Amino acid sequence: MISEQIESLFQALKISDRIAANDIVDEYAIKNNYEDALKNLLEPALLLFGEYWMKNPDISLANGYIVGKIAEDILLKTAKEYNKRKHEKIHKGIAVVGNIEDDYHSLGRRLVSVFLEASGWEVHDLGNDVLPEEFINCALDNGAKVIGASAMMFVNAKNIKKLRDEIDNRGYKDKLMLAVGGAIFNLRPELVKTVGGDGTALNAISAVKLFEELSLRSKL
Ligand code: B12
Repeated sequence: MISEQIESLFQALKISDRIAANDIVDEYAIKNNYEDALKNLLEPALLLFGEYWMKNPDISLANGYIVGKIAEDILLKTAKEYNKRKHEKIHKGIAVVGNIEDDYHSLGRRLVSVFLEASGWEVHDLGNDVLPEEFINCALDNGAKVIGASAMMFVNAKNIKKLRDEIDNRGYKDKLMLAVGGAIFNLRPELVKTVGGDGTALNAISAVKLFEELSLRSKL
């Protein structure tokens, strides 16, 4: 049953049918919830779309862009649902997040921001293509203990090492904690160590726990 729904969603993604894609996910979420829809429906359909893209590199970037927009629609619905469930908001800390230099896959990072905020974090979201000094200056200006750097692709993830080096060179090792994440870290966990991350999380929900742990470990 779920495999049929994944297939239908994948077909809707392939033809950039934003309405049909949202309908499929809404229907699933009414019976279950958006958090499960994200895990069980959207993520597998995105993986299928990614494989399809790899085999057909000539498909338009516009198609990829609409797929991004569809994913964004669903992520925002998930965040809204999550927000409703969390009633009490205790101030958890201050964080800076951004996609690392050259990376423009913003959805994952935005989702991490939304879930952190919903859990009581003050988040400074610097957007895409963020340089090491921008992350660090923002963290120091705002009293953040945790920086979250997101990267989707291996080639961009390597730029996080520059951020690691800049943190250490400026004397903030073990003070400004570095969370790293994005699809490539889920695929190749050993990359966390290679780029000098202090920790990673598979998704936005577990990112909240990671940020809390890193904040406690910070010697600032
Ligand atoms: C949508 C999409 C796009 C959209 C992005 C829109 C947007 N606003 O984000 C657009 C069209 C812009 C795009 C562009 C490109 N893309 Co693209 N894209 C995708 C696609 C289909 C989905 C990615 C996605 O959004 N996933 C959903 C999000 C929610 O997942 P996520 O990022 O992993 O985030 C979760 C976790 O990882 C974690 N997380 C994320 N960040 C962080 C940070 C921290 C600190 C923590 C703790 C956790 C965490 O939490 C998140 C939520 O649960 C993938 C295919 C796929 N299946 O991956 C290809 C894909 C990633 N893209 C690819 C490519 C090649 C490109 C381009 C180079 C295409 C081109 N020819 O120009 C450009 C590169 C742009 C750049 N420099 O970054 C390839 C990468 C191949 C590779 N070797 O790595 C893929 C795999 C497609 C493919 N098979 O060819 N893309």
